[in-house]
Order: sequence, then C-alpha cells, then structure tokens
Amino acid sequence: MLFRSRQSIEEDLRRALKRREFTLHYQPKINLKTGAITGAEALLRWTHPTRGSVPPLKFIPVAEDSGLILPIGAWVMREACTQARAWLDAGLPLTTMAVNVSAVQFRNENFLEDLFATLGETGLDPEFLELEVTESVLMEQRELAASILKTLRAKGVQVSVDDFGTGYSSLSYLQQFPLDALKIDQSFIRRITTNPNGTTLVSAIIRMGQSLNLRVVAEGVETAADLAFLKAQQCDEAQGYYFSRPVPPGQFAKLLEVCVS
Ligand code: G
Ligand code: MN
Repeated sequence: MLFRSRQSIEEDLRRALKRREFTLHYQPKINLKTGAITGAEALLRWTHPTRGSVPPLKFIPVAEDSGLILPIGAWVMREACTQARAWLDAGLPLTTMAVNVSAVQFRNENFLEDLFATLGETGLDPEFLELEVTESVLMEQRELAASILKTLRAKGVQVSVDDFGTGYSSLSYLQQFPLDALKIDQSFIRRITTNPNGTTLVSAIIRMGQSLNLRVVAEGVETAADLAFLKAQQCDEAQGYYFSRPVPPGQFAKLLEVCVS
C-alpha cells in the first residue's frame, strides 16, 4: 500500500516509537575460513498498524531529513546492545553486534556520550559493538570523523565502512582513519557472476583491504559461485541470503546455538 505523502510517513514515524512498531532483525556475518558466525548486523524493521511492513528505503530518508533518526537510532542502539548482552549472558558465541549509524547521528554532538551511556546501561562490553558507517560519513567531515574514530578505538568499539565502493573515498584518508573492516557493497558482489569483468573490482578491493590490515566483508552473497570466488580470493567474511536473510531474534539465537553444538 502506498503512503499519501512524505508528510504522512513523517507523522506516522513520530508515533512509531511510542507504539512499539519497530523491531530489529539480525543477519549473520560468516567467517569464510571457519564457517562460524562472527557477528550480527542489526537491521531496523517497521510494521505500520494499517500499512504493514514499510521498507527501510522508504522511511529511513524521511527519518534522516526530519531528525527523527536521532530518537530512532538511539532506540536501535539500545535494543541491539541489550540483545547482544542477552545472547552473551546465555553463553551464545556472538563476537560482534553491528549497528548502522547514519550521518545525522554521527554528526550529533551527543553521539559519543549517548553511545557510551547506552553501553554502560545495557552492560555490553564496548568490544562487542561494531558501528557501520558509509564512506561519505567519514569523508564529509574528516576532522570530526577522525576524532570520533579515535575515541571509539580507544574504548574498543569497532568501526567498519559500509557500502564500500559506492562513495568517494580518498584512499589516503582511509589509511589514516582507525578502522577495522571494509564491507564491499552488494552491487559489486552481484557482478561476480553477471558481468564478465565483474570479479576485477572485488579482488582489487579485497587486496586493498588486506594491505591496509582491514577485515574485508562481502555483502549480499547470494550464490555458491559468489562464495567460491570470495573464498579463493581470501575474503575474510561474508553476509547475504546464501547464508541467511535477516531474521527475528529468536531465529538468530537458533543459528548461534547450532554453532555451539
Ligand atoms: O546498507 P546496508 O549494507 O546496511 O544494507 C543491508 C541491506 O541489504 C539490508 O536491508 C538487508 O536486508 C539487505 N541484504 C542483505 N543480504 C542481502 C542479499 O544477499 N541480497 C540482497 N538483495 N539484499 C540483501
Ligand atoms: Mn550495514
């Protein structure tokens, strides 16, 4: 069903937090050497009372423009940290919980303070948290980004570059930022099997990540052929429908339980 307007999405978004219409789904990241789940990426889902499930591409831009991404992002952070702590307390082998952070959140002056407060309140050790930010977030305000990344690194929070390859990265800056991982955008992974030259950029990004000492994560892996290629290129980790779609927390816990047994 279609929304009448952007404004009506915004009005409904304003009520969504109070009405508890948001949930998080979790998608596993897989270590390609061991096959183990190394982490979860938390992905926001909105179930509107009458319109049903609203795709993130439709409501995230509205949330960003209206500033509503701040309270929504704060809710996501708290929920993901609480969930990670619960899985760890249950003895499940989770290495990191990854949370997407948008430019608006990153630039907010209370970002770090709120983040560390949330970690403290939920009792999650910062080493279990990973933030996913896009290249543009880092490149647009380099000084601010560098200082935020330094603080995060000092506390043990990991940071990965999301959708890598789709923005404009200055490669020399990339080297100067304290980063932990690069996530190759799914559009490149799609080309592995559909385009005769589709493997060139993927191998180049993997090599570059390796030489910068970054973990390289392939996003949107859907086929055995994608996986075989990425393994041959010694890509570190992968995420995508081939392994699992984003799933509700109960189902994700079952995936982790399989890893224990
Ligand atoms: O920008 P970011 O990488 O955080 O976006 C991840 C999005 O990609 C999520 O909405 C998730 O549902 C989707 N996704 C994850 N794995 C796959 C996949 O294998 N194929 C496709 N088409 N989409 C995927
Ligand atoms: Mn992401």
